Amino acid sequence: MRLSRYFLPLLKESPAEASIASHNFMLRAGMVKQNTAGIYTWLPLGHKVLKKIEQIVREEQNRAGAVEMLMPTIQPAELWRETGRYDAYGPEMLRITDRHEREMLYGPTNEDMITDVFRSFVRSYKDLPQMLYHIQWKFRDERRPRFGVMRGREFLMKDTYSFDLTEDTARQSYNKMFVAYLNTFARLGLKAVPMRADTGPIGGDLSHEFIILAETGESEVFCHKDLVDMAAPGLDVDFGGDLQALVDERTALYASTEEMHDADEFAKVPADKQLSARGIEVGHIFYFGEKYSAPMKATVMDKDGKPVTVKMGSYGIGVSRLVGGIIEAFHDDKGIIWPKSVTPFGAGIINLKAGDEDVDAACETIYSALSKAGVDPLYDDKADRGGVKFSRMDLIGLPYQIVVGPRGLKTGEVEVKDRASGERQNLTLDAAINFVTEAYG
Ligand code: 5CA
Repeated sequence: MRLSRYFLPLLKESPAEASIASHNFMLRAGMVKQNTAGIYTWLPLGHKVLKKIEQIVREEQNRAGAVEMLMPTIQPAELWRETGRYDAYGPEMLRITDRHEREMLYGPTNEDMITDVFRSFVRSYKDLPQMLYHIQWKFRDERRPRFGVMRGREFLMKDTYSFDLTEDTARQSYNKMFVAYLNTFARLGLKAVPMRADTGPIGGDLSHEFIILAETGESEVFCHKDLVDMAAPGLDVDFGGDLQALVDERTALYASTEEMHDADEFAKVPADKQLSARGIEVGHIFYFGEKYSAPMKATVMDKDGKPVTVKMGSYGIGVSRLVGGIIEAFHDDKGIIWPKSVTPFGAGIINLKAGDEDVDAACETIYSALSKAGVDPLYDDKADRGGVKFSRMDLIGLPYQIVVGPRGLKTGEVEVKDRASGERQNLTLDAAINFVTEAYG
């Protein structure tokens, strides 16, 4: 992409409403625009990152055996009346009336609707287990939408729902999502710690929140330090096998959100391993058995022809929240520092003298080579001064910058800067192209 043809509306000043780094940088880097409280337009740069995160989440869901579908954003109130949640949910639910005076709502989550889909089609134990997911916008009329996309009112969530015949196999479905989440967050460059959590309006008796540590996080958390650096299970995990040991390895160590915190248990963690910190909840998984399937009569016939109420769990990831969460984890005072897996463009090319024949030609060579190699470069071909270009590129945070100027070109060289470390090296055009291409290899 050539910057001169892109839509990248940068802000010069820090907006007053942004109290944390991610919100500030997302507005300044032209990633989002607020339309009204907690509701955002995803501008091209932000949209690209959102879609990259969504794709990684999708790939890891598929790997774990979940099957993608898509449910609507607008739901009929009847379904929520069946489970008693229409009244229980309170003012967070956006309620809508259609032209026929039918009560509708903009879905804050989908347990009730997926249970209806399930009971419409599945009749036999032979069709279990099932694990279905979608990636869809949700609406929650949060009392205090804040921190930009981190606590929005409209937000993008991946939500998976599992259906099992027994509690035992339901536990295995829970474990699959537990492990898939560890791998998903690791691919996003994040260290997410699973912590015992309260179940809130979703309900149930077993639940973990996946938390990334950040000073600006909304949740207070307590955990054993070793959990923070524990490596993810890895993409070669056998999701058909028993995952209990992988889960136990983590749940054996103390980790809890404030709501479930037990100070006496935490005191048993060796003092030098006790970590009390703040964190951002990027995922939340629940096992709630028959909470929805019993009132909605979602049953299957077992092998003796007797009806059995299915056991369910639900598993959410805050896809749009992750954009902010990743920036909280990766930035400096100049701007964002994207992990390679979600960066909106693979590298930036800075033309220090647009209009100069040699500089333009060198930039074009690099631009076309990196494009062909699938690196997806952003070429700053605009006529601005060097200083403006450097700070713009630092702000939007692409992992590599290739700086092309007349002085370097005299000896056939360009400068490659690593955004994270700040390290610079002078390389020939070919070497620069190879270096960046291989970094994504
Ligand atoms: N139905 C269940 C799981 S599918 C559910 O709704 N769980 S949740 O309420 O915990 O939400 C799942 C994830 O969505 C959270 O972990 C969080 O990352 C994200 N999320 C929740 N509320 C918001 C919000 N207001 N803004 C942005 N992300 C949110």
